[in-house]
Amino acid sequence: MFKDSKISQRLRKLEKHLEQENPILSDVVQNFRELDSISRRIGFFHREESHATRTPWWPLISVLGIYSAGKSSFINHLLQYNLQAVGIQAVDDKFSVICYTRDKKERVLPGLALDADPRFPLYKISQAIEEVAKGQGEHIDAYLQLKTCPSEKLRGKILIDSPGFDADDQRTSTLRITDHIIDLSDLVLVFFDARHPETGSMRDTLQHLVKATVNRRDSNKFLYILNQIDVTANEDNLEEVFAAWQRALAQYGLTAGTSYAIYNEDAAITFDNENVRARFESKREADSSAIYNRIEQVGVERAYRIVGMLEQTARMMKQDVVSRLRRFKEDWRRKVLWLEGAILAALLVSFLGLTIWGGYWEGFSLSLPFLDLMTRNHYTLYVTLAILLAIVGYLHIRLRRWAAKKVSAKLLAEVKNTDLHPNYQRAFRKNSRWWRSIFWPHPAGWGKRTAAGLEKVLDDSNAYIQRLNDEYTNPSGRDKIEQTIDQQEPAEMQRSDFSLTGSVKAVQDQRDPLTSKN
Ligand SMILES: Nc1nc2c(ncn2[C@@H]2O[C@H](COP(=O)(O)OP(=O)(O)OP(=O)(O)O)[C@@H](O)[C@H]2O)c(=O)[nH]1
Ligand SMILES: [Mg+2]
Repeated sequence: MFKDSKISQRLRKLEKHLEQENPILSDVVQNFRELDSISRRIGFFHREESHATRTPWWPLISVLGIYSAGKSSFINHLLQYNLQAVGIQAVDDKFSVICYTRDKKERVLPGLALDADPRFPLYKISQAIEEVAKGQGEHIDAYLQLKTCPSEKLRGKILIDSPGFDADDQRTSTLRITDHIIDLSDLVLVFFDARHPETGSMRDTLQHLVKATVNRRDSNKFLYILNQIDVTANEDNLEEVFAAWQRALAQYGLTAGTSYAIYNEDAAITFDNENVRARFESKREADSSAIYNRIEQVGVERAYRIVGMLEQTARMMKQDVVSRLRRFKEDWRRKVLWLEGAILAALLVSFLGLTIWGGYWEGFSLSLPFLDLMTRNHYTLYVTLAILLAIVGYLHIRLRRWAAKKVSAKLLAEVKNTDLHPNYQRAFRKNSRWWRSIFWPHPAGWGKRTAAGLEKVLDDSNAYIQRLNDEYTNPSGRDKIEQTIDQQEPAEMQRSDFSLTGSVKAVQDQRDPLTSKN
């Protein structure tokens, strides 16, 4: 019987899980399968590759920031579960990826579990580490662990707790993982510590986590949090400390946006003055609930993000992959024809030259002694033709191969900045196999059916956006949200190139008081 590939087993698992969590996303898996099969047909993917594994499926919230800022305490409080060790000294030296489990108790699994499973973020992170720090890829367990936790607050999300950002001996691998996590996350909480809001210990955090992030297109997903503000209660100088922190952020380019000041009530100092306590509490409550709102919102953002990824992938296949293959095929054909034309012309000219020089022409008739020999009977004629054909065929194949090599190198140079160059190489190789005609204008495996398949995925992704809009913009705050979207983007909703971010933002602006905050 036909053996099910590993990847299809994985996708089936993913689909099953998503069925319970968000049926729309479970349908999206089917579209990713269609894209995979198109990619395989044109030789862009091998059997075990899938676009779905290039997409982080879970809403991912990461908590980064300087050491001992209270990251782990925040997570414990959020989960209402005593999961992460906390302490005055730097406690965490690994990234913990925290997932929900139905089991009654938590479990810690080695980093390898994450590296090898495409259902988790950080799938194949060891390769990324290996690229920046030779030999470290195998020590993945030293950097990562997977924790499962039965807290209901965690259902349908993944959290990442990180080791403190203490840049002195920050290893390249840790920075690489941090960057990777930032890329994957739907929400990034960057923690600072009110005990030293602007000292040197912060410089590297600012450098890496603020400066590098303010100009990103998804800079909206970063929340900058000044934690432990309770320590300013005794001197009652929160405003000063907050202002100093804001100035430090501004120095690195963060001038407006989402920054908060909170403290952890479980770990806070005791407030001597009742008035001060009330003020601090109300600040904490306002800012914490704003942060919690964003955390709740993350599942919605993720759903839009994944449909966005689907659309983007289909467009990439159509606009980048297929058209690039077509362009380079054309280039290859031109090269082969030019070369063969030039060789043929050179042969003709030398043949003419030699025969004229040898005196074999009488007027316009040529009499070559060996020609008579070859055409003496059928047998010699056929043998001669067969030999000639074999030589021409062999030369043609060698030439095509040589030209394909040149063109392929050019193609690879063009895509060297993407991680898809092995895929392009594979696809071009499929196109330049010896039996494929150089005159066929389309990439191998590409035809009406594949083109229609891609269009279908694009249509489906638009339909998903509408289904997501129906689901997320109706049930809560129905009138207000619908009204705003109607007012802001009446035509946009119908357009085929419907702007995803626009719609998410419209929803978010309504549901989330933060985006209006400065
Ligand atoms: N006063 C006060 N102390 C806090 C607060 N949050 C955390 N702490 C304390 O700060 C210390 C560090 O907290 P952690 O949660 O371990 O900090 P972390 O950022 O996870 O630290 P590393 O993982 O080591 O980088 C602990 O002793 C906590 O009890 C807070 O809001 N106020
Ligand atoms: Mg910690």
